[in-house]
Amino acid sequence: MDTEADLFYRQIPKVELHAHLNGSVSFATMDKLIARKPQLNIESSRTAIHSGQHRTLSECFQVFKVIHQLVDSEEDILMVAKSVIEEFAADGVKYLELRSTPREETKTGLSKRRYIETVLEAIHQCKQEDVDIDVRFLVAVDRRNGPEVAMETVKLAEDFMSSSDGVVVGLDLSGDPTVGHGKDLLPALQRARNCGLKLALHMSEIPSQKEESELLLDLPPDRIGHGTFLHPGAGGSDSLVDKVCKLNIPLELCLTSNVKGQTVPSYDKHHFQYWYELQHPCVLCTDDKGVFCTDLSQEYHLAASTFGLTQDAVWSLSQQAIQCSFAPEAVKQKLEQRWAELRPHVL
Ligand code: 6MZ
Repeated sequence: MDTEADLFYRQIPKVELHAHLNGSVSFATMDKLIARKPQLNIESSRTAIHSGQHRTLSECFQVFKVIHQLVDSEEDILMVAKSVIEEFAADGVKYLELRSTPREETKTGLSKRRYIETVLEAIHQCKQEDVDIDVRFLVAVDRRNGPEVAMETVKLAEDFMSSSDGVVVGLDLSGDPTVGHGKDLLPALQRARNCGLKLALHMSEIPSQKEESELLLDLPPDRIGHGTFLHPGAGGSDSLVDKVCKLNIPLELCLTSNVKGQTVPSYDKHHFQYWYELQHPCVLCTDDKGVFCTDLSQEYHLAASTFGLTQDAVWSLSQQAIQCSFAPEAVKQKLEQRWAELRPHVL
């Protein structure tokens, strides 16, 4: 990639809406974690998928298991969350919605409540240290853990929504899409929606989720993660696309993640093109910048070079992402103002 163009993508302000905390850990932080836990004997090659490497989606989920072994205490979570936030800020991200699955670790005495408190503490510390980024948090439900845990997680998220000064804004549904069925999670998701949590749901990440996507769209979600197999060309349907379009539900699209995880055969076949041509709101995101060895500037650059987007079009993409965020109106207005101030003269 040529450096001058690269600079443009780095310099423009960006919004990141789909980033899993433990998937976003950089090499530098991973090295520190590995050094802290030599007894685990984990090599850094097991925690990331490097350029040119591909893994099946289920192999990607094995990588998260390794990372979870390395991040299992309050101290680890604080370090990981702070460095992830600082790295996004260094990449020009001005507004970040981070998501993570609260975990309980008996070995270190970590509870799910403490897990969330620690992430919020990291966000707070970054703010105190004037890191130039507004960070919000989505509590994640891992579909593998079933309906009871999902409901427990929603209740926890509800508590934090009212006590976190607006930092906890929503709920994510993620985890291995081959495990479990969304229909069992509907009561929990419905409850989250009714109490005012915004819903960012992974949907149609694999082909067999058509029926599940129909059900989830009836909630409806406020944003869709991936949506790789929603459209007819990928085995989805016109009725799914119609619903998404009528409800104007933004899509969070993660090019490198989908190509490396092999749910999309190559960058030029990415469903970004389909939705972008429909002029549907699409937000470029990283998903797991650590695991997939990318960052948001690189994702913008890849989208531009693959689909022939002008710098103007890229700018519009970054600006439109503001309205797709779960930030309160006043914050969106401030971000719009910032974008106006930071708009490069060349555009
Ligand atoms: C679905 C994913 C994912 O929550 O421990 N996660 N879920 N599809 C994906 N596509 C590649 N990437 C990450 O971060 C790691 C967790 O995020 C979800 C999985 O549940 C994974 O265990 P946290 O911070």
